[in-house]
Amino acid sequence: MKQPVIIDCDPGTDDAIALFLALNNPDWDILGITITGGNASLTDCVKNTLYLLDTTNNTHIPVIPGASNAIKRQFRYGYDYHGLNGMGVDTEGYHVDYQLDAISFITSQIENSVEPVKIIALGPLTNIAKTFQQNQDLLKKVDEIIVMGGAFGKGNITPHSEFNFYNDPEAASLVLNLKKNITLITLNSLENVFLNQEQCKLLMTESVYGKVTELILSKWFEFRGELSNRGYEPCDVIAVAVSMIPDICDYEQGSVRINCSYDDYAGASEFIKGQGKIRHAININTDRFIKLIRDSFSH
Ligand SMILES: [Ca+2]
Repeated sequence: MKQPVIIDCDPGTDDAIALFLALNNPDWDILGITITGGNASLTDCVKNTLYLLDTTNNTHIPVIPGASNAIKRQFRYGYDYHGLNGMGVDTEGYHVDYQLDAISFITSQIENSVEPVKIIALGPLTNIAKTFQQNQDLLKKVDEIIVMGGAFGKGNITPHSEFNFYNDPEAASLVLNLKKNITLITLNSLENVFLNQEQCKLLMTESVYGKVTELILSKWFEFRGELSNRGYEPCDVIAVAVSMIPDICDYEQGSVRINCSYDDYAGASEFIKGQGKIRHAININTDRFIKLIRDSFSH
């Protein structure tokens, strides 16, 4: 039986490649893709996802809009990093069905699933936090939660905070304190995984997934100009890779404390090693990561 998976995300250039990797995993049954605002407005993130599924012939997978703002705050978008519409592509002609609701969807899918569901969260954690805040019993039927977010002693949206946790620190704090094992991919996990343009070209295979990846990454390097010299940081893609191949990295066990202030420290995180339910991914094997994507995008 395939592993049922729900992906919650905010595409986003790296969400896009992460979704492609997940869609190519023959062992997973993607029940649906729930959307939060973050990298772009909720509407843009939904349209970007519809574009990704349409261009790769995956329109049978449901896309469900969720949070347009954080639990207590407004999202700060990432258009200046990701480009046009938050992913660099034209999404004219795609329409959002606001009748659907991410929290109801996640709840009913978990309740109705025979097998425990794996949840992969690649954006602000608003949808996931609200779902389990309302119904903690659901956790019994969750296989694992994989979260991309947070940074220890560094940041990308401020010097102290990572984008997803900054955008909804209350949600991040709630999810990371759930009574559930969580695999966490932070900016620290990605220290050695800045892909230069040559490495990015390795992801651009001849398959439809490789072609759309080529379009998105080419536009990103063009849009960022000199700012792209440091390389492309495939945050969300690493999260999916780690959940597919757990031994692609090492781990440290502990708990995480998250700052919920209203300044540049919002979302700033501290890792407390030792007892705790958080398994923090470190030392990613970049060569295996690139090979995984190339193999996945080979047909
Ligand atoms: Ca994301």
